[in-house]
Amino acid sequence: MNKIQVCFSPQLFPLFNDQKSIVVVVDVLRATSVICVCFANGAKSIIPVETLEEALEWKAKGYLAAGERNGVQQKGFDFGNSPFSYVGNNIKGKEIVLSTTNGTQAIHAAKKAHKVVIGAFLNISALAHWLDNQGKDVIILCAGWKNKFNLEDSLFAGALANILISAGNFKTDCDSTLAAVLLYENAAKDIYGFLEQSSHRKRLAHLKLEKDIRYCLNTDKTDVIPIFQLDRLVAYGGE
Ligand code: 3SL
Repeated sequence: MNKIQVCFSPQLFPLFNDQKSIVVVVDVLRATSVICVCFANGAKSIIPVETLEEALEWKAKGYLAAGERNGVQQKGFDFGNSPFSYVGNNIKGKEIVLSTTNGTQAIHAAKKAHKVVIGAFLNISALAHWLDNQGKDVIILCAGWKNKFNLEDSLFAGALANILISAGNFKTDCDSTLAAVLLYENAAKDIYGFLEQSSHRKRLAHLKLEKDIRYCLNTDKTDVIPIFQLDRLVAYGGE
């Protein structure tokens, strides 16, 4: 029986990391959803970086660059952080450098873990199936908002934990996992509605990005499992 834990903030991650668990990084709104969309649209790799300056250095070397802070695309970048930026744009075979407020920071917080993969509602079933076959403990790392708890990543954590525990190969002794599952069970019928009062839904709504929120809450739009290797994410290919 493998163990599953939920970490609600990147700042808490050192308390969870054991160098042998698989870490699932989640930033439902919107970074990890966008990463799934990029791979679903044929991107070759995504290089997550912590600072906008670093991202622009990669851009100067010829990479496509996406830069977002506080929900807004930053000056000098090809893309912001909307899933719709990548649909209809030809990113097939392209390498994209990405820097976002929380998602890419969380990936960096986790990068020395045994294995780091990307989760979102968009790939949840494929990811759950893959995790179920790995025979490893799992930590779900919620990107949150500037190291604070957020609702949408916690709901995803509860949804994924729920699938894995129900399938029978995982158990938990972690109160944050129990809390995330209870939260998800309360929200499952209408996640969009449940998030109505949440800070990031309000923040994105203020930026007229309701469409992005709705898109990112879709389940199972892709089977891709982005996995971190060396300094970049690539689409999992049959390990
Ligand atoms: O925090 C992040 O990494 C972003 O996903 C935030 S936003 O949805 O682009 O505002």
